Amino acid sequence: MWQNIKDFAADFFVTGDPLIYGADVAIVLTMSAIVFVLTYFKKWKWLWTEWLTTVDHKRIGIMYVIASLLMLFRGGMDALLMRTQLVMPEMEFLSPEHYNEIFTTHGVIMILFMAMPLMFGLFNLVVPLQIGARDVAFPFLNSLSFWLFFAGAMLFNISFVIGGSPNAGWLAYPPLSGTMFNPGVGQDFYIWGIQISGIGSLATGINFIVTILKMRAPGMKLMKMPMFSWSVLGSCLAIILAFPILTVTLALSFIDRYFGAHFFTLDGGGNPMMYINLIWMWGHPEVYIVVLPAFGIFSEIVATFARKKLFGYKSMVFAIMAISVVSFITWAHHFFTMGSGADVNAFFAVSTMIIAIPTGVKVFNWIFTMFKGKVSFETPMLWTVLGFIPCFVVGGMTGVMLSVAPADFQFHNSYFLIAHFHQTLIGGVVFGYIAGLVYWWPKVFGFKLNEKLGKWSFWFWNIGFYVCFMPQYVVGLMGMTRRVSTYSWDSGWWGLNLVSTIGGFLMGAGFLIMVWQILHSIKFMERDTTGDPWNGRTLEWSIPSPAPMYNFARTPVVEHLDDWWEKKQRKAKGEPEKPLAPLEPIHMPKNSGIPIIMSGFWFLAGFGLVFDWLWMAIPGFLGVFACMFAHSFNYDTDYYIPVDEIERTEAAARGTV
Ligand code: HEM
Ligand SMILES: [Cu+2]
Repeated sequence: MWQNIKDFAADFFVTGDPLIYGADVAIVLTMSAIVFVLTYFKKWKWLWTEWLTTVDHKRIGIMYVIASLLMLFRGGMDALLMRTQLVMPEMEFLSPEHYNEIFTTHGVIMILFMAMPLMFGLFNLVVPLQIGARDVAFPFLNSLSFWLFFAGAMLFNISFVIGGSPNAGWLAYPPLSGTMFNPGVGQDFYIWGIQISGIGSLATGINFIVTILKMRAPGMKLMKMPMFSWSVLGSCLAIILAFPILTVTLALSFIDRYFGAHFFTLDGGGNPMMYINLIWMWGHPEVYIVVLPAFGIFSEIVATFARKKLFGYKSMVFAIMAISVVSFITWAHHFFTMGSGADVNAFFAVSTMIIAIPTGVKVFNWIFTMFKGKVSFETPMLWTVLGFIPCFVVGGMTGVMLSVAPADFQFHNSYFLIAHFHQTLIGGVVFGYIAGLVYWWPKVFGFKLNEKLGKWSFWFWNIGFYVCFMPQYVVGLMGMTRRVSTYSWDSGWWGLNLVSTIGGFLMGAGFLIMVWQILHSIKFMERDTTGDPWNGRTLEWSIPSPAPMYNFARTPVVEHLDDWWEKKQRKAKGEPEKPLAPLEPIHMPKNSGIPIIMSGFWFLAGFGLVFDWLWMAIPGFLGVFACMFAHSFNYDTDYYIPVDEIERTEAAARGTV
């Protein structure tokens, strides 16, 4: 009996590596600390009613941001472990097997569990406020999306202490990801972790499309909509087209692994190229899904801090939509070297290069917006103008180099590629979201982030970025391929790798300063009583910060693009303000525990399937259905906020009591 338990535990838990034991201890300690604090301060009920069951888009947004910053930490630790292994030739810090697991989890976590949720967090924090809505179109679904993401992320993350991590790269190409070469549970964690959170992402895409199309304030024609909301629309349209492909691809690879089908293996009549096409039909648009909203953020920030209308608004809208469409016909540039033939390669090379046109248009628009503006350089603007624009322009140019099919035979799977995509993902996505976070922070929490620490963090991130990734272009051209865990002394790659690792740690320092900045600001920064600390242009700045639960006491009526700015201008000229409409009771959705419970059941079902434990998976799925059932017969889903309560809240928020 005792022996059986020991055998089981030795299989079940990942053993034999001091790093992992360290992680085990850290996890247990953190969990106990959280439980202790919540119990000691009697916060369980508060946590449940105010946060875990909330359907308020602003709170869901905050939870997304917190979760994604934790994931940035995890993915960043992975990155630094890899860079430590590569710091000099013949290092024996990580074994090759462990290195494989780490680049796989790093890639998956950064894209799916860091970039996506940070993006959804910003959607939630900003879009309803920006279009003058009370919430998203489907608040319950919104909460469900968050909890599905969370369940998926947790399922994926525990793989490194329970069962073993996936190791076939972030896109899990077969046959390496099939049972023949990957018999353990790692790939199953990959499949179910991504599948569960992917369902949530698809639902978010639908939710925000409907929100943007149906819930805009009266008068806000599509062409009067702020740029960030446009970019969200473009990104969500791509989500609803791309994510079903991912769902199906993962389902097919699950069937391959679980039932021994052969969709993706040659020996049963299937074909791995089928998988590679499918995964990139999702994977390529995916990188545009995460970068488009960053373009929206930069547009808002540049206009605000240049105190000018965005130059070329219409061309900006057109560029965003063009990018989201064209991104669907470029996927094969990821396998130019896999024998598609010259015509196919030429088509995908040209379609890829075409994306440079709308992207170039946008860069010029941002620059022209600043031209003759009253530009000031607070941190959001620093991230945009000094961080993002130069970085993304260089990343875009190396992208065009990669899109030249014959040249790609040289660049393919080398460190040149690693440098290129980190340049666009860090320069575009991470810098963009940080800019957005700093910009909208006062709206969400009611105080600005400390500027001085923000600047320190900015410089560490930025200098660290160039120190880390510029040498990689060179070492790539010298022949260093991606996914190698070590190299020899006579390769001549040492110096560049050493520099690159130093850069990685500088970025790590930038992250820590950012965390410090947040903690410091929570404690010391003055409250913003204006609701409009940056002198903003769009509707979200017209309400108090943090926004009251119902967002707008009265539904705003929109006349112009940048309506709030125009209103301020008119007021400054002394034009009389329009009389306010009387307040009316506000219709609100009620909190619900079903999303979190249902996601818990999804987690059980996923975990059961990973270990092939039907006794766990079947009840898990039954639980999911029971939750759906319970929700469909729940008619008690909404309530009204009475007028006197709105009056009290508004008076308190504007400091007039
Ligand atoms: C501190 C910053 C970062 C550093 C130092 C870093 C470092 C690395 C390293 C060393 C690799 C493995 C290269 C190889 O051996 O093939 C890698 C791969 C990768 N990284 Fe990062 N990274 C960082 C941030 C990011 C971010 C922000 C993203 C995405 C938003 C990202 C996405 C990826 C992806 C998709 C891969 C490919 C994984 C694979 O080959 O399957 N990284 N990164
Ligand atoms: Cu691509």
